[in-house]
Amino acid sequence: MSNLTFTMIKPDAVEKNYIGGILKMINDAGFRIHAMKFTQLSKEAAGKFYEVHKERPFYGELVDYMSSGPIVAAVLIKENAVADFRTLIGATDPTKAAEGTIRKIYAQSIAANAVHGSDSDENAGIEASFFFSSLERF
Ligand code: IDP
Ligand code: MG
Repeated sequence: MSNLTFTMIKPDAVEKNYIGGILKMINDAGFRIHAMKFTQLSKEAAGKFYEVHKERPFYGELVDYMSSGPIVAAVLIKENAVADFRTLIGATDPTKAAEGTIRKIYAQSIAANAVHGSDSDENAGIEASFFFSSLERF
């Protein structure tokens, strides 16, 4: 499982027409697309996806935001995928993200930060299965 990660292009980046630019950065960094869909989360689904953050003060804001518009969900394959993708996207807060990272280039704020990236191999597997059946993975 260590070669797989899960990402979303979040509503702010979709709204600003950054899908193409972000996918180009992902492909140029050596990730292969294993599964992908353009969809919108209901509040219920966003709440379930981010359940691990339920006790954090921004949980309600996060669920409202992530269900506010369409997203691109994708599973990506590369050696060392989880860690390498976190490096590619940069810090959660774009003002602290390194130069040349996806969040530095495309994010608006700590909440509307353009992309999601899994934080562990275990969560990558859980998150991929949340969005995709085995028939949707290639
Ligand atoms: P990550 O996306 O870099 O892994 P997490 O700490 O897992 O960051 O937080 C999940 C998401 O919750 C972030 O990507 C961001 O959209 C939102 N978030 C994190 N911290 C804050 C905050 O302090 N205020 C508002 N939203 C936040
Ligand atoms: Mg996280």
